Amino acid sequence: MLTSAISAGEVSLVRIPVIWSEECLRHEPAGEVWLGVRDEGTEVPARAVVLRDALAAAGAPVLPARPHGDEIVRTVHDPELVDHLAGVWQAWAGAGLPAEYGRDRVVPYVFPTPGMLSGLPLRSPPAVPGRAGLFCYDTMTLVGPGSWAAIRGAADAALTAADLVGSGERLAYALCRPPGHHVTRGAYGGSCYLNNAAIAAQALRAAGARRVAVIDIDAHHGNGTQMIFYERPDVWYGSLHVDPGAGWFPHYAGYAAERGRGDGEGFNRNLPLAPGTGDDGWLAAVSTLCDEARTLAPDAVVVSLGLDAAATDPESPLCVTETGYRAAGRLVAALGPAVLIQEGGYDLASLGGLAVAALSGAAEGAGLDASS
Ligand code: SP5
Ligand code: ZN
Repeated sequence: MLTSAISAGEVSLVRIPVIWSEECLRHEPAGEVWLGVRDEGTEVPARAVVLRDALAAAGAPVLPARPHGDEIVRTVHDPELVDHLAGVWQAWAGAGLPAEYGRDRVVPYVFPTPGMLSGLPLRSPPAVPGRAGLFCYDTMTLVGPGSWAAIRGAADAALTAADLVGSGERLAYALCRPPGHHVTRGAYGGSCYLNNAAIAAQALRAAGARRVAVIDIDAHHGNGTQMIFYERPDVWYGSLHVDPGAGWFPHYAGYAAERGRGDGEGFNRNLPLAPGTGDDGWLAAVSTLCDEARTLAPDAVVVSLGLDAAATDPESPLCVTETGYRAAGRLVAALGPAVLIQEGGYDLASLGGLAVAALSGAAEGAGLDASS
């Protein structure tokens, strides 16, 4: 029997639909301001091209994202955040910031922290440089002229993949760019703008799944997804990630003590890992999350598939190999019908191989037969 596994003398086939939005290439953050200095940045358009081409070469059908209405997006997120993202570039350019001051991307410079406000009401300041800090919590997540088209295209890719799984497809992969798991209900950051995984989970709920499990294997904690579902028992969130307490983004969330709140108490699980963790420790954590998710008997699964836990990745200190990603794909896809959402992963030289490994493993875990 031919399977999607690579075996000697056989062509590897990844028979999982890859949902692609051409718009994703229009987001050109042109760097990130890290510790006060603008660096080149690693969340670049070429990531998406590398992923698409590697999966297509492995035999995956590439299907266009279909445009969707805003309903699910505006359920997951504050409509104010969505409106802000849709219009902030125009407002920034209209204020003359690129032309007169050379500020070619939207970057906030004042943040209304609880300490600053000291109890004052939170306003929406009329000046766009001030307003930028109301919706964005870091300086690394730049907005340019094509960003909104890409952001919305990524959400459409997630929604299209959720449609497929909601109507009986065993697996679908949304090649989302920009990524999404750092976005909360009302604030963006971490190179993310709308939470594609949360949007997929909400769409699966709307399509009739009673319980959804989100498993986040990106190297970083998906603080946005966690907080969107923090008080909900219908969407369980589990993540393994480099320990934020060891000095890693997002610093303020991702600790083991965060277990959910109110009705969502017990429906959130974090497994922080020490920097340097390799396949064995990482897969043990994936396996623990899958065991816990299985006890909920989820009707559908969303996988936040970050490839940045790889040893080759410049953004994380985890040391996972292609073999590890293939095994993780097997474990998560065995849980049930699953929407795979692309998150991080920044080493252009290894990204394609990692994606093919993860999706090949997922096809195996789902029992998909690549022959015929
Ligand atoms: C989706 C996702 O993976 N977001 C990652 C956000 C974390 N970015 C942290 C960037 C820190 C600065 N990067 C400097 C790299 C030096 N090697
Ligand atoms: Zn990441």
